[in-house]
Amino acid sequence: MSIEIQDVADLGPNERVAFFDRDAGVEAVRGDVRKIVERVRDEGDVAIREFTGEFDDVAVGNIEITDQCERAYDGLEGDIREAIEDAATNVREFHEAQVPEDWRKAFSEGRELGRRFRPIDRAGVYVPGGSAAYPSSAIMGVVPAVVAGVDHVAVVTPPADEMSPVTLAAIHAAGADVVYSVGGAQAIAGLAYGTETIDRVQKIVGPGNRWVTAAKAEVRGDVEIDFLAGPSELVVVADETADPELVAAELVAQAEHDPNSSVVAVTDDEGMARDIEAAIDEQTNAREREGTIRDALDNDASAVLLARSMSEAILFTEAYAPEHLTIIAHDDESILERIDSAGSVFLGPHTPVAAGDYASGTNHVLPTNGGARVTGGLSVETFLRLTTVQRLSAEGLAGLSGTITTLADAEGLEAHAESVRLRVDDPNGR
Ligand code: HSO
Ligand code: ZN
Repeated sequence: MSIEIQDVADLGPNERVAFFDRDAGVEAVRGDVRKIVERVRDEGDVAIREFTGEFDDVAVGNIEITDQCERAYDGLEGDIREAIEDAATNVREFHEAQVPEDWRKAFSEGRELGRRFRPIDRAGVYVPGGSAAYPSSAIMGVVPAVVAGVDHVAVVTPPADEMSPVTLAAIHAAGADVVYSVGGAQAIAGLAYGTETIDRVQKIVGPGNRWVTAAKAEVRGDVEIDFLAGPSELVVVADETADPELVAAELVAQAEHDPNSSVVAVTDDEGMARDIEAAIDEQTNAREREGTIRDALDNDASAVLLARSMSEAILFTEAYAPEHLTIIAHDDESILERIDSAGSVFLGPHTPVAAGDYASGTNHVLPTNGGARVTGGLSVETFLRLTTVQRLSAEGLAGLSGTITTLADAEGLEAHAESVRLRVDDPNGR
């Protein structure tokens, strides 16, 4: 038995915790990760090399591999080069459309206020390697930083005796300035504190395994991070009009990422639930990564759920706050209206999550473990600072002076009040 049909109404407290309070093993490694982070902070490259030898099981050569990425790109076959360029172009276009314009506006006579947007100077992007070497994640992490105008975009990616040439090439194509072959918690610590070889950055983004995710949680505070991005998650909301084969294909696809991935289908139609379950089983048998898929389906946060109504399905989904949400139902737009917490939404039967994973243009670095309750995925804004600007005229300040001086006096900050009175009471109209 790999995935079971459960009634939403029957979920007990423990089951609800498993669905709504997902953790994907990050907390369990926090203690070990803290030690790694501290040693890299205190010892720099020596610690990086030691941990790389220990965890990645490779002979440690050069940490910086920027040139190697360029050579990998030059050596790419035509097909894969075209796919990388096509995906990068679509991701670039969507992110260029996000670049906000600076603005100023008079809110009342003589009171002009505005915002300006400037990129941070130095960003670090984690690009997963190993069994999950994702060229697509290189594009998703690097392109928004480049589009935002970040001056120095550094990438870290785990070393291997044979690193994925496609991943290295994608890092180059996406526009990274410098690339280091270091992975895991040691890579995050290197970016956060700097070493002899690795330049310290101001913000670290990107998905990773639980060591990487725990390390991001650990360094948060000393450096900015995007959010915690763990194994893939998907909720599919389906009504009786959905094709169960498509629903199953979506679940099976995201389940193949990681044994800790979680996938849910929720429907108000009992026959649909049964058909989805059967299709999942059949499709899983035919997949190369059957073992990983079955583990993910066995997860406590994975299920085919039967709701008493679409409203109940919607409430469940909102509480789950999935990384990805697919809606295949005749009134998909009105269902979407009722859901606020989801990282990225896929509407209709022709919109597989894989489209967003690779090529439609949206970002696939998204908050997991309920992070969608408070934040969205990677975007141009992730790499921007927001500054406010204001200019008051003499009249504008005169209109505010009573409010300012009254509040300043109430706070006992006389010099604040004086800085206003000096201007307003000035007979020379300064
Ligand atoms: N679904 C993953 C991203 C990915 N899929 C990369 C395929 N390659 C997390 O959004
Ligand atoms: Zn995926």
